[in-house]
Amino acid sequence: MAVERLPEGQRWLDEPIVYDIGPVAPVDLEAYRLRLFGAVAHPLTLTWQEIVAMPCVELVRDFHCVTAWSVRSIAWQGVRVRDLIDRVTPDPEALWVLVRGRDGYSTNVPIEDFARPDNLLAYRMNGVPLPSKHGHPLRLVLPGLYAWKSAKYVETIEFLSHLKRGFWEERGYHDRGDPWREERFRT
Ligand SMILES: Nc1nc2c(c(=O)[nH]1)N[C@H]1C(S)=C(S)[C@@H](COP(=O)(O)O)O[C@H]1N2
Ligand SMILES: [Mo]
Repeated sequence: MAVERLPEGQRWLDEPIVYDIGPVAPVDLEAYRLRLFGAVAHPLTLTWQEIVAMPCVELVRDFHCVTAWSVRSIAWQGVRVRDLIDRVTPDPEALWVLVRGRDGYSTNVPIEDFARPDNLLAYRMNGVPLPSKHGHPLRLVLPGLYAWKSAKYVETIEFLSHLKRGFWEERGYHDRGDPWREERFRT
């Protein structure tokens, strides 16, 4: 039996639609920092040079937006989220992460979904440096969750013992957002 590739309620598009909550300032890579902090043993601040010096992996995955479109086989390259989690060592009480972008966007993810082996912080997409509109210089790619969890323009990752909701979650979107369970909105 073939495994269904398209989650319930989705249709295929050829290209991802760009969604932004507002204007995004350009970024100077010399000044760029990625900060991981909160409920962790070892808070971490990384420069751009330090990020690209980490092991780089490629992942080809479908991308599912909650507004009912999906795109097949996007090739992402970047740093494994797991490698960063290993470096900070979350406290046992850390149950959530809140990821923020420089556009003011944020999204919350349960830590067990954030720690899935497939997750990347990507800086290349389909063979080219991550285009500005897709989150330059660094975006989250969580292929197991709806695309609103894949925050673009990422600057901070906060580990939390309690739930702090992100932009869409404050407006009623699901705290996990698994497309295979159609977790679109909180019920
Ligand atoms: N920083 C930031 N990340 C974001 C968004 C946003 O507005 N700002 N939109 C989200 C939504 S709703 C979707 S569907 C995807 C779309 O990714 P794309 O703009 O690269 O196609 O980005 C997600 N990440
Ligand atoms: Mo979306």
